[in-house]
Amino acid sequence: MEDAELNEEVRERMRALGFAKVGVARAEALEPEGEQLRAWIAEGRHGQMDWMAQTADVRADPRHPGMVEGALSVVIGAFPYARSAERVGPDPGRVARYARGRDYHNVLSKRLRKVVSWLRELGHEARFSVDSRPLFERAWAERAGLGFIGKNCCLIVPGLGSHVFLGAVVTTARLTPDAPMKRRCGDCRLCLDACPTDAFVGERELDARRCISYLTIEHEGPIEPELADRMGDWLFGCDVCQDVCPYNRTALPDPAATEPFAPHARFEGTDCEDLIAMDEESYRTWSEGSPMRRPGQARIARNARIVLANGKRALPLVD
Ligand code: B12
Ligand code: SF4
Ligand code: SF4
Repeated sequence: MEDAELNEEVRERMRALGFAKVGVARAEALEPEGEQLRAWIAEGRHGQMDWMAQTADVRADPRHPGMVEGALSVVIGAFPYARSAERVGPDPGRVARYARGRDYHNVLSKRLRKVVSWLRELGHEARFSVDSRPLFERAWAERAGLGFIGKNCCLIVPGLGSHVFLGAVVTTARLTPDAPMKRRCGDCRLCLDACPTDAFVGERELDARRCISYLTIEHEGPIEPELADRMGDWLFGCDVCQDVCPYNRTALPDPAATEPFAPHARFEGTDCEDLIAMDEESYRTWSEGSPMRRPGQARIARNARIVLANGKRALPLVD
C-alpha cells in the first residue's frame, strides 16, 4: 500500500471505530514532556502509583523495547463519553462521568486491536494502548493535534470538550504527522480555583496525592482527614475541574456515539450502606465490566464512609 493511501486509511479505520477525532504524531523521545514526567515523579506527586515510576523511561519514548522498537508513528484518537447529566449509583455518592457505563479499557481495546491486526497484515509492527500500556497518551494527543492540554491537565478537543477517552496505536509504519494546536485557556483559571482539594500546584501541574480521583481510586489505606473533609460526596473519581471548563459547554455528542458508556442500570438502588456491607466477591459481581472494579470493595467502602460522614456534616456539595 502506498504511503498516502495508508495515511488516509488508518485515519478512516479509526473514525469508523468511533473515534471522533484522529491524529498522527512522529514517534520520538518526548521532550520536554518526558522531563516533566520525571520531575513529577521525583517530587513524589504520583503518590502510591509506583507503576508510573517503574515505567517512566518507556513513557518518555515509545520506541523503547517496552513499547514498539523502531516505531515511526503514533496514531491517536479521542472517543467521546459525555452523556446527559444522568446520575447513577448511590445517592448520596457521586461517580465520575467516565465510570458510569462500561469499562473504556475493554471497549476501546477491542476496537484498536482491529487496527493493530490490519497494520500487522501489511507487515508493520504495531501495539495499542488505552491506558493499558506505558504510553504518555495526553502528550501524544496534543502532539498529534487532537486538541490542547488545558490548565486542568486534561486534553481538550475544541468543539467536543474534554470528556473524551484517548486510545493510541504505536507503529513502525511511516505516517504523515498532523500539526499540534495552540493552547487556548487564555486568562481563564476556573478549574484551578474550583478544585475542592487544591490539587493543582500550577497550571497543568497536578499533585495526584491531593486529587480526589487518585484518592478514591488509586490510594490504598486511610485518607487524611483534611482531604477527606473536602471530598464532598465523590464516591469514585471527580469531575469538578472539567465541569467548570467553558470548553465542556458544548452540545452533547450523538447518544449513539457514546452508547457503550450509557449508565449501568444495575448501579441504581445500591446505596453507600450496601457498598459498606458487601464482601469482596459480591462487590466484584456488582462492579463487573465497570471501571469501578479497579479499587475493590475495601477502598469503595472507605470512600462510602467518607461520603456519609461529609453528608452528616452538611458540607456544601460541589456542583
Ligand atoms: C496517572 C493517571 C491519572 C492520575 C494522575 C493524573 C495526572 N494529571 O497526571 C489520576 C488518578 C489523578 C488521574 C485522574 C484522572 N484521569 Co487519568 N490517567 C493517568 C494516566 C495513567 C497517566 C497520566 C500521566 O502520565 N501523568 C503524569 C503527569 C506528569 O502527566 P500530566 O499531568 O498529564 O502532564 C502533562 C502536563 O501537565 C504538563 N506538565 C507536567 N509537569 C509539568 C511541569 C511544568 C513546569 C509544566 C509547565 C507543565 C507540566 O506536561 C505533561 C505533558 O504535556 C493516563 C493514561 C496514560 N497512559 O497516559 C490517564 C488519563 C490521563 N486519565 C484520564 C482521565 C479521564 C482522568 C480523569 C478525568 C478521571 C476522573 N474523572 O476522575 C481524572 C482527571 C484528573 C486531572 N485533572 O488530570 C484520561 C484523560 C482524557 C483527557 N481528555 O485528558 C487518560 C488519558 C486515560 C485515557 N486513555 O483516556 N489520572
Ligand atoms: S479531578 Fe477533582 S480533585 Fe482532581 S484536580 Fe480535578 S477538581 Fe481537583
Ligand atoms: S477551565 Fe479554563 S483554564 Fe481550566 S482548562 Fe478550561 S479553559 Fe483552561
